[in-house]
Amino acid sequence: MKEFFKEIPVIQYEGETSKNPFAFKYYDPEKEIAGKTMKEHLRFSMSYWHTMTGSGADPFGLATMIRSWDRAASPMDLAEQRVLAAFELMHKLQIPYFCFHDRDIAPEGATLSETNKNLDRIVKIIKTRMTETGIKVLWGTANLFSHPRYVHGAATSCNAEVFAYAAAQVKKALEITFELGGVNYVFWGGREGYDTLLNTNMELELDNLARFLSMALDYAGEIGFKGQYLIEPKPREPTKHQYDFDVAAALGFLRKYGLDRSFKMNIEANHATLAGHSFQHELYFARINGVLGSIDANQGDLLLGWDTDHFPGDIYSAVLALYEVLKNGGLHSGGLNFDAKTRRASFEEADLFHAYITGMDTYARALVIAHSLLQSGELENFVSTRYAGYSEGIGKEIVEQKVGFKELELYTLKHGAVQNSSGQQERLEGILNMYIMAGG
Ligand code: XUL
Ligand code: CO
Repeated sequence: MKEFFKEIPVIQYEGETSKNPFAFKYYDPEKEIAGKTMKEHLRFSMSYWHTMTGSGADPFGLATMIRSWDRAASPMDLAEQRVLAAFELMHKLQIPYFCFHDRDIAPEGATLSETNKNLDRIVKIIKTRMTETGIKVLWGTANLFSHPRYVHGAATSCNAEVFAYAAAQVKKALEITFELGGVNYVFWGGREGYDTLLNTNMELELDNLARFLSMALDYAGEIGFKGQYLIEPKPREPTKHQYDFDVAAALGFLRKYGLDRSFKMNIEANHATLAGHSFQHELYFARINGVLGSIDANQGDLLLGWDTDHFPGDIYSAVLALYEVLKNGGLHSGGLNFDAKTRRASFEEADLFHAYITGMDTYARALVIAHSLLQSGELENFVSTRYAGYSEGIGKEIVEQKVGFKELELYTLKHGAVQNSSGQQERLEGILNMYIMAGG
C-alpha cells in the first residue's frame, strides 16, 4: 500500500525528557489513571475536514497546503487517496477515532443520487480500513453550509425545497454514520441563524429547526441507530447570530420543543470563547444539566474575534476542561475531537504531526493534573465550606423549601446584620498554579 508519510514513524511515548519531535512526551496510551487508561479517558479523534481537506486558503490568499494526496486524477480518486492517507496518519499518531462530514469524505455529484453513490463507494473503502486498523467513528455529521443552496440556511431556510434537500442529506449522513458504527451523530448549526432580522421569520425558523431535528430522530430510530445525538453550540460565524448560541441557548431551545432528553452537547473551546464564556463555563453548565456529551478540542486566539481553530496547547484551559470531564464521570460515548487546523504558514505534512502531538500531550498532561487536583479536594473542600450555610439552619430550610419571604423577613429582623467571608480567588488561583506547575 502506498505510504504518504514515509519519513514519519509511528509516534511512541518516550517521556518528558525526550527531545524527539516525533514522540509523545506525556501521552502514554496505556498508562492508568483512576482505573482507566489515558486512551480510555481521552478518546482522541481526528477531524477529517481540517486534517484531510484543509488547504490553508483564507479570504486573502490561496491554498498553501499542497498535500501528496492532492495529485489524484479525479475528485473520486482524491477522495480514495484521502482515506488511505487519513488512516495512515491516525495509525501513526495512535488516534483511535475520527469525525467526518459527509462532504469531507466524498464529493457532491450532479444529482443527489450520484452524490449518494459517491458516498457509498468511499464508505466501503473506509469500512475496510476501519476493520484493518481498529480505528472507529466518534461521530458523523452532514455539511449543510458549504453548497450555495444553503445560502439562507438548511432547516431554517426560507425555502422549503432547501429544507427538503437538507433532510435528504441528513438521512444519508445518518445511514452512513450508522453503517460505520459511529457512536454519536452531531448537529452543528451551519448557517442556521440570521444576518438581519429585517428579512427573518425567527419563530417559523426555530419551529422548523425543531421539526427537522424530530424528523432526524424518527428516521435514525427507524434504521436502528443507537448512538448519542449531539448539538454543537456556536454563537456566530458563518451567520451574525447562530440559533445554537451557547449551551444555555441550545438547551432552552430543546426544552421548548420537548427534545432535551434526546440530545447532549458537543462543546467546542473556540465556540465557547466566541460566546464570551470560558471553555470550562460551557462544560460546567452542560455537566450540571446532564448534557456534557463530547468535546471539540481546540482553542481560539483571544485577540481575534473569529473561530481560529488552533490546536490546543493551553495547559491551563485543558486542565479546567478535564476537571469538568472527570466530575462528569468521563466523556462516556463522547471523545476529544481535534476540531483544529495548523496555521496557514505551517503547511508541511510534518506540521500535522507536530500539531496533533502537541494537542495530545497537552490533554494527557492536563488529565494527570486535573485528576490530582480533584483527588486533593482542595477546590472541592473550599467550595463546600463556602456554601456550608445551606446545609444547616436557615440555609437548609431555604433549600428544602420550608420557608418563604415572610419567614425570611422574620429571620432577618431577628438576626440583624449578615457576615460574609472572602472568596479567596487569588489563593485558589495559586493552588491551581501549584498543581499545574508540579505537573500533577
Ligand atoms: C464549525 C465547526 C464544525 C463542526 C461540525 O465551527 O466546529 O466543524 O464541528 O460541523
Ligand atoms: Co466543531
